[in-house]
Amino acid sequence: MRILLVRPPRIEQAITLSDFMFSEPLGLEMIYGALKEEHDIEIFDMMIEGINLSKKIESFKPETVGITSLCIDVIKVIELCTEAKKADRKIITVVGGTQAYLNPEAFYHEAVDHVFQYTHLENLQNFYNGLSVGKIQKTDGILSRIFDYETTGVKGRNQYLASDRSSTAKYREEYSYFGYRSAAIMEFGTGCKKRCDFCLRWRIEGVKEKLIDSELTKKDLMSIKESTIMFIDNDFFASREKIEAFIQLIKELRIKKNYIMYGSVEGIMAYKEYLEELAGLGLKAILVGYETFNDAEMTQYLKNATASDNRLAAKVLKDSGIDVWASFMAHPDWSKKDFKKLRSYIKTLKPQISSISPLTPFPGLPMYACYKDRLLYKAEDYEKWSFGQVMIKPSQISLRRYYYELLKTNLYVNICINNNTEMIKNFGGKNVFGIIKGSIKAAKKYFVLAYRGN
Ligand code: B12
Repeated sequence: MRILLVRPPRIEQAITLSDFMFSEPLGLEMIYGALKEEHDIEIFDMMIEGINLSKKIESFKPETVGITSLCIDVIKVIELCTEAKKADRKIITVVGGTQAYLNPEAFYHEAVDHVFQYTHLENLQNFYNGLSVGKIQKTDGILSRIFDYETTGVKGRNQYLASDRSSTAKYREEYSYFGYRSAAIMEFGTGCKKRCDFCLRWRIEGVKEKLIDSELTKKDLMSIKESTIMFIDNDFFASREKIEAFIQLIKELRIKKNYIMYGSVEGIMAYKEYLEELAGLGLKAILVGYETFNDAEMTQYLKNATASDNRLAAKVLKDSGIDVWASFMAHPDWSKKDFKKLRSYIKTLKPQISSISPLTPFPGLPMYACYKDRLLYKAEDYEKWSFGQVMIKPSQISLRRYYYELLKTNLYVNICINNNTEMIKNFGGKNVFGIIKGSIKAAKKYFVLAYRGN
């Protein structure tokens, strides 16, 4: 069967960090890996491609088009399914990805034939093998229009499968993480037991922390040609066993690369004795969610750390020579003074890069119910849920002022506080220029929103 796998293009209206973080469509590479023996399959990455889907369909002539999705992509994905059907009405459309897992109902539409709420090797291969002989039956994890999107009732989660990175060979140079270009992504262990109140990731992967099969990880690590690997684990510092397993594996395979990870303050402080060794093995930067200067908010978010723990973590990371790419969340009840406090706080932490996003109570999270009455947009306004737009009505200042404070804080902490010469030394002028260009793009969108907001 001829299968075209599509990553939708970035949508213009969303505030995204696409110019800093732009990685491969790992999920599609896994689907490719699982189906390539039996089917004719290709990945079409519309975040890079210049041509539209109809043109691609004309040349590749797929029998089925499978599209991956994130929250902000819903409308685009439905448009693409409609376009595929228009190009050839026999084409069978399939949607999968994060948003299909979190909110499959978003894709119940006449142009969408099947929604993969979750994917594992068995349902994937059975489905496509059945489809190629015209046999479709109700399958675990798959919601099909012909069955009125009814489930079999069996719950499940996405399986981390072996990816085939050669499937994106022609795009790979473009994939990067901040200044590290080109960069691959992979996962070392799934799940997160922390359950922070604002975070979707434990909802996606579950609260049980598990290492991915070591043979799969070894093969994957050996196959990656890029000089940088970003580990997308929710918290790489989840346990001593995990860190030790990683150190041992990298030493055993003698892989010399740059590594980037997500790490919690709690984990970094608990396992700080490994930081120097990790830095020696190539760990360049950790994405740390410092979130706020305010301990009451840290408690509200169920972060198992305080504002002063953040300071301690910043110090040990600095001493180990590991860069910090910090993220913060602006609380909807902040006043001008609170934004100022955040700026001063960031000055003491001195991360290399900071991003400040408005608190986003994503539909389905417990926090959504708490803020439901203050939401500026509906759950179905998919394009707004980009984690960049203000979703909760601010209580202390006007929406316009709030956007202005967000913009000011993001620019101030990155331009005035952070050490840009250090960035140029690490990433090279061209990459830093790209980052600056991206910041200006995001800033422009904030300007428009600040202008409109009242
Ligand atoms: C890597 C990553 C990215 C990459 C690439 C993502 C991609 N798929 O193209 C980049 C950097 C581009 C990115 C961008 C954004 N991201 Co992002 N990203 C991630 C991250 C770290 C990992 C995702 C991943 O690769 N998982 C592993 C793969 C294997 O899982 P998967 O894609 O779900 O695939 C599995 C199944 O779903 C299935 N599958 C996937 N697609 C398909 C298709 C078909 C046809 C089938 C059958 C099956 C199938 O196959 C896989 C096997 O199990 C997650 C956080 C996390 N750890 O989950 C956030 C995350 C997914 N991102 C998120 C967000 C918000 C964004 C942005 C909006 C952020 C922003 N404001 O800039 C942008 C939006 C991009 C855009 N459309 O413009 C949110 C998603 C929220 C949501 N409800 O969708 C997450 C969860 C982070 C968070 N805030 O909590 N992201």
